[in-house]
Amino acid sequence: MKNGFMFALLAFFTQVAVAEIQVTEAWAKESIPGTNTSALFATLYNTTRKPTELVKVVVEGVDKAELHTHNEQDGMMQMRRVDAIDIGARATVALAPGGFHVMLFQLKAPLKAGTDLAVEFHFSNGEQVAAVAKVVNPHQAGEHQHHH
Ligand SMILES: [Cu+2]
Repeated sequence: MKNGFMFALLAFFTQVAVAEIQVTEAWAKESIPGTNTSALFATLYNTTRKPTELVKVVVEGVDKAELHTHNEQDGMMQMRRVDAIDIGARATVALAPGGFHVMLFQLKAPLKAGTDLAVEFHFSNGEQVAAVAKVVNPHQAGEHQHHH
């Protein structure tokens, strides 16, 4: 059943041909043991001359995904839910730790580093873009970047 469902998802996703919004470098954090939340990031590039907005993200195996931003309040970094994330004409917006991100709630199973997640980004211009997010352990990824 699971494989059949996955295949149907992939078949559906590959029908999306030339995307006006390009989604690259999609990744999600490995979930912390004992939690059922995580966060997902990506780089979004609007190739068109019209501004658009990211309005919704659908993630395989996740019941609820919210768009969040971080802002500083009384010297503390806090997360806040936003309805949409603006992407200007020919602009690139990076969802990254400490800034915009997609918060994942009610994971059906923990996210494990090294696995892939099927993700669909929905934009206010009606476009839906499929992407594959790599699940990464941020601590391990950080260690690889250290060159002493
Ligand atoms: Cu958040």
